Amino acid sequence: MTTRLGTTITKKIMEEQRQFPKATGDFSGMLYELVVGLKVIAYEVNKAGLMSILGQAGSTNIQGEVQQKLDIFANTTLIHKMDHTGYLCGMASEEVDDIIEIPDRHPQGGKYVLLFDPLDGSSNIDVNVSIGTIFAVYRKISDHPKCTMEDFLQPGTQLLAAGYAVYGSSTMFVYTTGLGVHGFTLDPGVGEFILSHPNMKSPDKGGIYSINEGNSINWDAKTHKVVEHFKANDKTDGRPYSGRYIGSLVADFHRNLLKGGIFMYPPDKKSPNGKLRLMYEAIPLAFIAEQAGGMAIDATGRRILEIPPKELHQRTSLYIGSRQDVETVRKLLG
Ligand code: AHM
Ligand code: MG
Repeated sequence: MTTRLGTTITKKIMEEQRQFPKATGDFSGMLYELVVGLKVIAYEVNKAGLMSILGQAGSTNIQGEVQQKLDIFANTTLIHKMDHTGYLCGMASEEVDDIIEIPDRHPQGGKYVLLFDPLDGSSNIDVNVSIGTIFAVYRKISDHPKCTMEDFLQPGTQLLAAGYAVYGSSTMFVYTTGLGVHGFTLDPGVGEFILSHPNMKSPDKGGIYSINEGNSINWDAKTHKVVEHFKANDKTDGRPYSGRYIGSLVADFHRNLLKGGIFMYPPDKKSPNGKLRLMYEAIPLAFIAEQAGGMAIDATGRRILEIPPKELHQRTSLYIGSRQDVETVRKLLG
């Protein structure tokens, strides 16, 4: 009997590498390792409900191991998966205040830096609702043998790759190296990501708006105007739009990428600079959105990829999704 597995992630990464004749394979090697880390996280996320029967985080499980909270588990999994590969000169994570250096006992001189939000959608972790991992990769630019902050604080226009995993009814992996966006679904039987969504394209205009309307008391007049626009009745323009908000950026973004629509996290009185993080949430998803034909801007109308980063954990407002919808918001925000 023959089995048709389809295109594996390994094959796709290899195909993309061949487009760069001078490639050493380091970049591909780094992506392979990262994908393995994401599979480990997916496995653990899928067991999470069962774990809560066996014991809560912080308690001791039946093997006598102290259980970690899932976001901490995801963070340490990625760090330990990636720190000995020799491909990276450093990492940055939402869970860690400073740059994560490669320990001296591991190979040094890696050419790349990796930034990630190890488990995005923290409010959904305990309730079995989709969460995900977001990552961004830059080339090291400093001369220093170890990485420096300069290597991390690069604008999104310098990205080499970005992607995410979404742990939903299936686990999906979506990434781009600037050659289009490709989506893979994890086949749990063989433990491999299979190409299920080649060359993903964002619908040019959508029918969904995603925003936390519970924050509306803290919005300014422009944000109210934007949301009222999407809720207004105009059959010729496909309005009113449907409201959809999971509360996991990665899952909300993924749904809107497939179906068309806009995700918004505006600045408000509680978070005057927005809530989401520029370096490992907004920038990687903006790169994917643009690669899929969509757009991403902040509340001043700036392209997310052109914002000069000032600090690792910088926050930003974010309007991301279908091109026409983001363009409409840009005009409404004036
Ligand atoms: P997290 O990285 O701690 O999970 O926070 C980011 C999350 C996003 O996934 C999501 O879009 C947003 O916070 C939801 O925020 P809110 O609960 O304010 O609507
Ligand atoms: Mg997050």
